[in-house]
Amino acid sequence: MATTIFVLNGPNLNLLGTREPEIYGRDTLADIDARLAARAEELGVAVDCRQSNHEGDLVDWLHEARATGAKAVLLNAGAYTHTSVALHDAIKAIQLPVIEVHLSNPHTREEFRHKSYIGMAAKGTIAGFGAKSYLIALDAALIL
Ligand code: CA2
Repeated sequence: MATTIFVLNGPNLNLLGTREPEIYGRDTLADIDARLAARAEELGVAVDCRQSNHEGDLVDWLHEARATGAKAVLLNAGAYTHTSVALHDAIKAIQLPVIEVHLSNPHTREEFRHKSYIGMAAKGTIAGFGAKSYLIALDAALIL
């Protein structure tokens, strides 16, 4: 069975490429997913890319990653990064490497973005490289 990496995106990331390009870039989430799929193919692995605006979907998908034997999860939880104890607990519960991903660098932005419930449970964080953050995180997942 192919090695699978789950790529989970949280609220509003479906709007990527349509607003605030100065912060988040001009790529759409579909562009990012396509680039990840191409890189994964080169590396001989599979990516399963999903997005939801609902916190519970992200919790369920973290559980599913564990249940289906995924190797790792790349997680951009969007604004839930800064609020979600439920996602923090799910990351701890699944005992899989979860790599926190951000397009922007939250530490250079508003104070309320400086705290990450995801980062406190994740294996590591890649932030601030725009769409490339996801590709760097995919490479990182495969050296684990
Ligand atoms: O930099 C990131 O990847 C973030 O996770 C993006 C979140 C933000 O709340 C985090 O602090 C950092 C916001 C995602 C919203 O995406 C939009 C895309 C296009 C237009 C408006 C919002």
